[in-house]
Amino acid sequence: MNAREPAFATTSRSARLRQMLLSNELEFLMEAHNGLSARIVREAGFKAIWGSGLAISAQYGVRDNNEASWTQVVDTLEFMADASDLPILLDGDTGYGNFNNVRRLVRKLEQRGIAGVCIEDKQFPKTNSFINGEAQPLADMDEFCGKIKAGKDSQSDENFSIVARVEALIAGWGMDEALRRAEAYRQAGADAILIHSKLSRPDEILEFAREWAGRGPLVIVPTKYYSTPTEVFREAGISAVIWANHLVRAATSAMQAVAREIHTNQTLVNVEDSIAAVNEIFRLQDADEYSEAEDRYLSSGRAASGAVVLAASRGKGLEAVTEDRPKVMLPIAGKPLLRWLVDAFKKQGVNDITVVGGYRADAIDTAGIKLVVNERHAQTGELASLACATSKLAGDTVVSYGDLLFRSYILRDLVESEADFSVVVDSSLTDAENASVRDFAWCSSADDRGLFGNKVTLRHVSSGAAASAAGVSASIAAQTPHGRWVGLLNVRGAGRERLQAVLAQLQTRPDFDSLDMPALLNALIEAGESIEVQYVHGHWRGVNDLDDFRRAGDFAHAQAPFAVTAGDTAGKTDAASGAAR
Ligand code: SPV
Ligand code: MG
Repeated sequence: MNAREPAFATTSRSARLRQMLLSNELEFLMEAHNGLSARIVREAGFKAIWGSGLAISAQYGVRDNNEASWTQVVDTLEFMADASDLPILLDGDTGYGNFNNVRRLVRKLEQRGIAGVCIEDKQFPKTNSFINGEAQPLADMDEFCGKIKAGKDSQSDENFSIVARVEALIAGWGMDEALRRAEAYRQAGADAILIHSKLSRPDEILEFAREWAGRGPLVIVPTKYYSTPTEVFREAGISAVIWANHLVRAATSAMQAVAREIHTNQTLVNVEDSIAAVNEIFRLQDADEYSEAEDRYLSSGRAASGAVVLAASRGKGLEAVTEDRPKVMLPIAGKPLLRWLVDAFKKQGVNDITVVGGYRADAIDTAGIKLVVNERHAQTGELASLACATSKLAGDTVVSYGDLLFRSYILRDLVESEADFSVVVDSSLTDAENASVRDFAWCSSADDRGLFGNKVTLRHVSSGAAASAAGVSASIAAQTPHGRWVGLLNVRGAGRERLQAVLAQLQTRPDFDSLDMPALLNALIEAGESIEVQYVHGHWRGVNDLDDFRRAGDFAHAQAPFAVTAGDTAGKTDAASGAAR
């Protein structure tokens, strides 16, 4: 059973269609022509779908003359059956050939969960009954009975229904012939008779129903006699009414109007409010179910990874070049700093990137990212910006400063870490002679480059927020730091919710607006979390002042394929300056 099917649909689709045909109530089938319309029919409350030959061929842009092959029709039905748990009665035209084609059709329809098929007593290839119907040749009655028998004999589900459609009234052969054929088809095993008419009044249908006198279920298609009150059909003992083509027609007029409007005025502004929202399309496609499944099946996979990039600041010391844009939009070697970062994330499969903007957020290039704005950026710090993105955190997440450039292995190693929390610390920068400089890191042990891969955890990071030093023991602060945190934090699995909880706790503090990322790392450590340290030795750059900005170009150039510059020689430290962010 399809994952989308509601729990109440315990009776098979074929049994439900059969019950509808046999019930004493007047039942209704609504046309659908693809997965989307099948979904819409179900949501409107209908109990069954008419897989209209006219509508399916029309949505392919071909004629109702068997121009679409029968396998194309069956493939379309598969999408419809997947999108809706309703029984589908296929308009199977003439059965696409002789008795043998009907046998194969029935078996294939059963395999795809289709509840029944209606076949009409015309000749293959057929033409729609409303196009010069009188000129259309009817099938030989006995041959058609053979098709019905062949179909019934080949079904393996006893509830699969075969509806025999009588075209005698359409072709002008008269009431007696219509009744004679209907009776022959009933005796051949048809589960219901569809009696079709092209008149604008229901008279011949009602006369047929009177003469038929309840010998078996009767189905009608009131496309032409649409003004007849439905109560008239009920009183005539009709079993089921097919609303045969109204969704493809509705879609056609809506598409024509919208296409005309957009073409004429060369803008979307006049149509947006009168068409389905993109989110409504996502809902009909069941996009939420996909996200849930991703959480279930991809939770440890790279594809579920995201990043939050803190990019709200103008950049102290960079005022001269950030009049009209935030720091992250400064061009470095031909592309904005943020683009270097986004490209680096995407390269590692970190695709769901949320950027928290603030100062001149309007100038941020949003291609490939989600932008959220910290409206209070002028009065708040990094954690207030991070808090703007907490609702976007899903799956594994890298939290990153927006002004970073780094060699790709740094991010690769970080996202491959199994730890719930991990950070990158540059052990080449230990010179914290300036007490105001932040982001220096004290760890459980120094970077012993000879013991590459040793497990090291973070003990403290120097913060610009005075209050956050409260919990640090004097003994740690008195020691030389082990390096500098580069501004990358990876959060995995259950770590995400624990980070959200610690952040929520910090939000209750009166000084929350002044807190920075080190304050969060320290709070995590104080809450007992273990934060794994990955040491690097250079190979990254932060952009904190004009000097950094100038040098960043050299660093970035060296990251481009086959670039050879003086700035990226092995052994040379491409590290950030020690300036405050
Ligand atoms: C269809 O919907 O394709 C039908 C019904 O066969 S009608 O077009 O009215 O003949
Ligand atoms: Mg048809």
